[in-house]
Amino acid sequence: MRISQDQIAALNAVKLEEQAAAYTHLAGQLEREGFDPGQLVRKVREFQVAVPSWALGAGGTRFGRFSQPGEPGSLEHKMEDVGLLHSLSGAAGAISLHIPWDIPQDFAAIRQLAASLGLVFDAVNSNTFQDPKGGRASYRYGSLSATDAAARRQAVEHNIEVIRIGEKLGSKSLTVWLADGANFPGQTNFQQALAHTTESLQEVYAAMPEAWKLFIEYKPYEPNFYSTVIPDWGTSLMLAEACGPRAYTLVDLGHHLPNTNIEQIVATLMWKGRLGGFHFNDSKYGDDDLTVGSIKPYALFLIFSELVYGLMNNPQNPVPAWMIDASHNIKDPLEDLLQSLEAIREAYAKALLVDRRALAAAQQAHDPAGCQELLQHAFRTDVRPLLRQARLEAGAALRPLETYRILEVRRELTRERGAGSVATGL
Ligand code: PSV
Ligand code: MN
Repeated sequence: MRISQDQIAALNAVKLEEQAAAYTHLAGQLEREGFDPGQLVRKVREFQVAVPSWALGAGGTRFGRFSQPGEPGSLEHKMEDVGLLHSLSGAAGAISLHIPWDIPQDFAAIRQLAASLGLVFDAVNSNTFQDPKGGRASYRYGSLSATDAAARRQAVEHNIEVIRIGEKLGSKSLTVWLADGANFPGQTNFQQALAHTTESLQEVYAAMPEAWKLFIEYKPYEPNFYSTVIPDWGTSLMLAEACGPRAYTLVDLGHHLPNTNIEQIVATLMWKGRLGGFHFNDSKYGDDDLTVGSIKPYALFLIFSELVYGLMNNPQNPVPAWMIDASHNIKDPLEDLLQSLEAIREAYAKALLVDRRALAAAQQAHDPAGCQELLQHAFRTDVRPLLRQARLEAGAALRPLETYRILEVRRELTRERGAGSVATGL
């Protein structure tokens, strides 16, 4: 299924007057505050987020899985889904593949399909947390960090194979997340595991083409519950530095212990020029993978405030690769992803509204109340008319979720694919 520009334009037409009034009002306010509304709209419009191929079906939990009707049963279907998200939101111009869940068969055809949907291939993701079919070694006790040299070799070779697949797609980066770790004290030798991981990652890094980046993701627990080999940003940064200048830390919002100050981590990494990738989601307790902005929107804003500061002040840091890393159990994944895309752009737009000069002055004057006022003024600004304007100018839907429902997209997908179609991968 594809949604045509005409279908979107027809539904937008009904709301144009309302949008013009709301945007004019907001633009006037922003101009009085010294901003250029047209420039803000452009920045929001340019902010593109990759959708991972594993987020388009129901993820389930270890207790069960409740499929959605019309789930994408092939890579082509998944790309079609991201194409729908992009048509509606204008914000999802990239897809991120997990190997081996989504190995393309015909690369030329897949690239052509992506181009026809306006999509590019973002980072490719390796998977050494599941044993490969017919593999020589097992990852049961670790992959890149394993004591078993055969498991390490297999994991390194898998990562290199993922790079080769990514090259054929036009990807420019590899994301490595390790499930390696221990469930019990004394089970592993921490130092040996780190030494093995360093060597393995160096080998993977050396196999990357010149223009590629390596993103190293960290996570404090799960699936191992006592320790993980790369538990935090410090370890990830250390490994990145051991690999070389094109290795970076990847921050996944769900990969922190409760109440961790993620915005400070972002600031530190950008200052060091090592924040390479970002996985958006939200959580109440752990790696809950909930809709972005559904639980802690102010925390998301504070994180974006540091991201925007870094984008403005840290030329040593490349623009991070933005991706949603969520899992869907109850909601329609496409509806959930539309909500996440909206929440990301909303937090970004609000962060653009922080009066940086006034904030620096208030910081200098040791005026914490003033600092809070400045941040919260930006956070409390309703930027939705600005987001809608960005979509309108991009030919996307003024109201993506409403449009999705009016067009009965899920019903149409179910009709095309069948109610029993189940997503591959997670
Ligand atoms: C692990 O929890 C993770 O965040 C990694 O990014 C994986 O690639 C993804 O989720 C899917 O398992
Ligand atoms: Mn992740």
